[in-house]
Amino acid sequence: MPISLDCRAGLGELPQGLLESLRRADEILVLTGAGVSAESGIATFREALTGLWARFDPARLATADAFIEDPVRVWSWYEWRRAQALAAEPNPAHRALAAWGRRQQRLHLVTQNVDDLHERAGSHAVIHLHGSLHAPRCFECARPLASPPVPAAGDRLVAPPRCPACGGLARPGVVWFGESLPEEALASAWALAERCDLCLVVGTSGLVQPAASLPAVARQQGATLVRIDPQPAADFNGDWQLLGAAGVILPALLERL
Ligand code: BV8
Ligand code: ZN
Repeated sequence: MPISLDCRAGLGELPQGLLESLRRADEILVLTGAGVSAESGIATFREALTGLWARFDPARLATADAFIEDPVRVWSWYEWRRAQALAAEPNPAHRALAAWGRRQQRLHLVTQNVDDLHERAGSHAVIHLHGSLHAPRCFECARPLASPPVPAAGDRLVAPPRCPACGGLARPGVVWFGESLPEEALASAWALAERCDLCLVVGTSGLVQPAASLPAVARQQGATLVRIDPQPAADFNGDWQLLGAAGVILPALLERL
């Protein structure tokens, strides 16, 4: 039965069992979602629709069909999100994970996020399960393309650039719903879930498959499962649920280690 700790007012006294698991961990898998970038001002996936985008459903916009139907609308949405990511700074959660990775060699960071804030905070070898805002490619021939020099900010509608080789439209380098995840990224993440002894899940609603299955794979083979999120997850069957912001909890946790 998971033990939930209310850490909204800070970390307070931590149970010895939790501290022991964190200190003793030999191989750590950290899975992050949009919540780890929330304190950098990047809207989480559920909130990523304000202004012009408010009337669209992200699950509908984040699809190849939506792009085919209206490439300008979909490309513009991602350019707006890319502008947000470029204007954002890594927050204490990103920095704590990068510092932890420097102290604990076998800490592996797997993210569902498409921003590059983990890398900008100093984390290395970050596994991106859902691609990146910073790696556009040709929708037709898949050739990697350069991002436009200045992303369209706000609600401006801009047309995607054309591929110099085949004239196809540029698409964002993210994994859309209905698209397969990058094979190597998923295989590496799965292998880590199968051998880690601690799995830390930070800032994800855990709704999207197959990424959302990784913590269960870790749990199945005996890893300690710790979740960090201001919202409790009713179906969480891990060991510890720390309720609070990642930018508050992670630096405080690292201090205790
Ligand atoms: C695939 C990139 C098939 C694009 C994204 C099995 C069952 C049911 C459905 C499926 C299934 N298998 C596949 C599916 C379909 C689908 C799916 O899972 N649908 C869901 C909605 C049911 N999956 C797919 O389509 C995947 N592809 O399986 O292909 C296939 C198989 C063979 C051959 C061909 C095809 C592809 C999924 C990838 C979609 N792309 N992102 C983009 O960004 O636009 S998903 C996107 O949403 C994110 O990347 C993320 O993964 C996901 C959820 O977002 P979160 O990161 O969790 O963010 P969210 O807002 O939801 O939650 C934020 C959390 O943070 C909250 O809990 C909040 O409380 C917390 N928080 C807030 N502030 C803080 C905080 N936490 C800490 N600190 C804070 N300060
Ligand atoms: Zn092309």
